[in-house]
Amino acid sequence: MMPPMRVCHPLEPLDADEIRAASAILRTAGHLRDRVRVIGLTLHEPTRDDLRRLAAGQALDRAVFAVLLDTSSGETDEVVVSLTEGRVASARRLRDVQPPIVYGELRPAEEAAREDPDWQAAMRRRGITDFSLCMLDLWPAGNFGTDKPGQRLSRALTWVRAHPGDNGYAHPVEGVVTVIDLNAMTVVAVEDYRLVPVPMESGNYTQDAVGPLRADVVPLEIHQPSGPGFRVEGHEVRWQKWRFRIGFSYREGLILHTISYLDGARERPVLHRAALSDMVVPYGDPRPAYFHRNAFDAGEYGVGISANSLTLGCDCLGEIRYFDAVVADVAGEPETIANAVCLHEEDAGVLWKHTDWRLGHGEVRRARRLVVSFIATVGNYEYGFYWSFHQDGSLELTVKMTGIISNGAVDGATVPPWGELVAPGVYAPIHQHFFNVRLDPTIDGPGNSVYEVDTVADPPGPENPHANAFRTRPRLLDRESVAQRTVDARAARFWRIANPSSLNRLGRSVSYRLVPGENVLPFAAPEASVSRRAGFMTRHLWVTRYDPAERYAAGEYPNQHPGGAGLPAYAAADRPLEDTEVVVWYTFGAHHVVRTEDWPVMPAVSLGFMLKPDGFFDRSPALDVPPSPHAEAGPHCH
Ligand SMILES: [Cu+2]
Repeated sequence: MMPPMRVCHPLEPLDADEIRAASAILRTAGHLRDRVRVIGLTLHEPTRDDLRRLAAGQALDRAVFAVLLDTSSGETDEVVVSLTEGRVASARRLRDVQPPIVYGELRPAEEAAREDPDWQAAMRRRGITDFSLCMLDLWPAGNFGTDKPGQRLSRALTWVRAHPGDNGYAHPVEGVVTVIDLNAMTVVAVEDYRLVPVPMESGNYTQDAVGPLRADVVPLEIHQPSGPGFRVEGHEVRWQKWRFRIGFSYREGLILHTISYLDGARERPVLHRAALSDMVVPYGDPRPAYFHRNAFDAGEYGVGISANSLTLGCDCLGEIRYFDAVVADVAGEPETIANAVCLHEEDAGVLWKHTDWRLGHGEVRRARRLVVSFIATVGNYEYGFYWSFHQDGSLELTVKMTGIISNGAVDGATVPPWGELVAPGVYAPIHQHFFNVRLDPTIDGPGNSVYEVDTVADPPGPENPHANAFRTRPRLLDRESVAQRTVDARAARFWRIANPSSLNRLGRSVSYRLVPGENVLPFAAPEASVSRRAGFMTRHLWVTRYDPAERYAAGEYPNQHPGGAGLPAYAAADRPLEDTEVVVWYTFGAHHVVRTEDWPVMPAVSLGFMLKPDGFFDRSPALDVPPSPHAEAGPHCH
């Protein structure tokens, strides 16, 4: 008898059995063979059309999207495996791409370099003889037109620990770039540009290393005596009026699917999908060993595969529900990242308040938010991604940056103009972090339009005798060539994603407002390699027509890509955008002029953006939040 088919929603992430089954099918079909490395196995996600078919009662195929690298030919296979039918559904071979560098390549490449005589000679020149203490970080090679096409390369940088267990990032080995062929796992070249003593001051930050800890931190405990306020079924989450699904991929990390809000008896769609689509960190030092530092941490490495296993009471506090993430290793075996995603509620301060001083009566409500998060470690840096669901219908993404800043060594007191000194001999170049988030809006349904809303001052004149007048000026972004916008503080600019066929009680189209947070534009010149390769960072807002094949801001394979892929290529079609299925891509950047206080481990810096209902509800949706139970008894809450 056949075992009963597991009944699961088509958006549930792949589990370990499904990864094993996909690998077995790939092996039988001859795709997964000797010298073929699995780069990633992810859910072949149902499209918007597929989900409509599902809603109409049709069953969907369960499928896996496989990216395989043949290390002997350097070719990449994209294979769709149908788990439902137990066969390969489609396959195509790509000759000119480099898929992301994966976890399983890190150690073999590091070992290859450690055993290379040229690399060893470069270390000896700096007085380093115990190579076991060296750490080689596989920085992506970039594309500067100098590499042999088709070679899968990394430009690795070296740091050295003073002893096992030491923070090696405090001791940068300056001026050495080790070029490694990641298919052959051999060193192609060891470039040695400048001899600078290795800074040896300790940068350790463990509790025993930092000396006396402050003694006045008292216990603070978060209790929810009747348990958490959310309900979880599989990967579907319901919390108060919000409902959504949690997904995960090795590349994007956390994915949110089918976000909706229960408004009275109406379940109203807000987003079909939301996830980080890519990111890039361009550095500002033009010298060899620095200019190639342009990591695309999602597209070149994967922030999902770099996710931490989170720890209760440390990463998250309170009544936590964790989700494991299952990814594939280079052999196609499942690897479980335990507790990769954290779900919990937080107190969020005052939600709303008003005191009528004449009546001597005040009403106040405390806010609660539901936070879904994960933290990725990519080399020296940590990125935490926190999606918050608010009681006023708002959605928020906060990115927290922490970890250890990328650095190098300088000799004497002369500090290069492209960075700052953070410790004796330790230099940290200026850089920026750009994140791009792909949002697939479904504001009350699929037909959406995006407006840019500027605020403008009226000219003084007979209609404006006191010269105080200002008003908003909305403008429809009706084509892809127009929908490439930047933040403008002078115009107090924001964007509205509206549904023209759904009107609120005042007759206006319902919408969500994209409210930018801190942002910046790139300083790399347009002719820089990184500007071509990360075209997405040159605009803060891009709107494109929905196409399930257009997934990532820097294109499907940014690793070693010469440029032009992703958003600039997608938008080149100049498709019309009004009242249709659109995708909103928001880029936000952090500008990092390094501080001494960022050393040796950087206190977290936050940035992000909000999606706020704008005429979506007929009035504040937060009125029905009950007063806090402590309120009645407290002497200060009337
Ligand atoms: Cu930074």
